[in-house]
Amino acid sequence: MSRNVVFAVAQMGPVHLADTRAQTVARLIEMLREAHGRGARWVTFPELALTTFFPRYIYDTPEEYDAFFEEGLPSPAMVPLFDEARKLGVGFYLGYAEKITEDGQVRRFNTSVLVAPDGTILGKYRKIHLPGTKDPIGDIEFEHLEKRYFEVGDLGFPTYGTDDGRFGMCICNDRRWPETFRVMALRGAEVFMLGYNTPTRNIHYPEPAHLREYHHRLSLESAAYQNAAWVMAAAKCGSEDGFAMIGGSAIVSPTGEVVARAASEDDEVITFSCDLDLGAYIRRSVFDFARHRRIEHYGPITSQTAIEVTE
Ligand code: ING
Repeated sequence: MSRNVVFAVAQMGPVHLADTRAQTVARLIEMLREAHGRGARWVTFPELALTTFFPRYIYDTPEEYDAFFEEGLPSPAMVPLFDEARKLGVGFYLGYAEKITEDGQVRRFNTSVLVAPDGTILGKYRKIHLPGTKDPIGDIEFEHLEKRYFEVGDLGFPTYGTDDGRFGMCICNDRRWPETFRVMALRGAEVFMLGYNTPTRNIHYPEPAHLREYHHRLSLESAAYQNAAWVMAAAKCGSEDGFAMIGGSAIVSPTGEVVARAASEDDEVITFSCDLDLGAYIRRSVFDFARHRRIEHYGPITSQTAIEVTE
């Protein structure tokens, strides 16, 4: 049996500090329309899709960095995108910087939202694996200060039932941690949606430039195969005010194969007609979790954070 659904990944080129929310949302709407024109029912947009990747800069006060955050869902800037998506009947994943006041306390997260084709907000995900540092490391070019501006996500790794199947979300660095996808697969996810902003140079350890793209692709392909799920990965990329980020947006099959890939570092829509039953044979055989997993031996995965050598 096949359950074919057309998915789109909407890669964004650079968003510069001087770009307005309205200009950026207009780009998202244009790609939404192109995806719809190609028959897509779902579109995955990047991480922090409404602004430049501001954690590369050093800010000391909320007055300085709150300009990058959205309040309310949809926030005022998001409304035109939500309206157009509902009008066209297209669901989407959108990454954004979330500011919310809960119990009188202001909280800030690197967040993604999943919206159904009828405009229903199915749920949010708040980034759990925050890379980089809280304080500047003094790199001559840029920083990676997500731990400075965002709290660790507090929503876990939920999955969402939709008319087309069960989806899970994560964000950027989450894709490098296999636990991310295994938890969502154990909760029935058939499709993983994620956005990313990945600098071409790693400021934390020197490595050849080609490894940025390789590790990105390796993370997606292994996640897809080892969890028998489709992966939708949307980059925001290119040179944002001179700071380069990798492209490589892709749609990956449950077999681990890249079936569609962006060719540019600009706004680019890729689509594929995904058979959501394709992963079923893998989940009934090599990755039949019920038959093959041995959780009695996996204790350290949740009882330890760091490496511990006891013998
Ligand atoms: N970006 C990068 C990513 O995980 C990074 C951060 C780069 C971590 C290189 C480790 C090595 O793709 C975000 N936004 O997480």
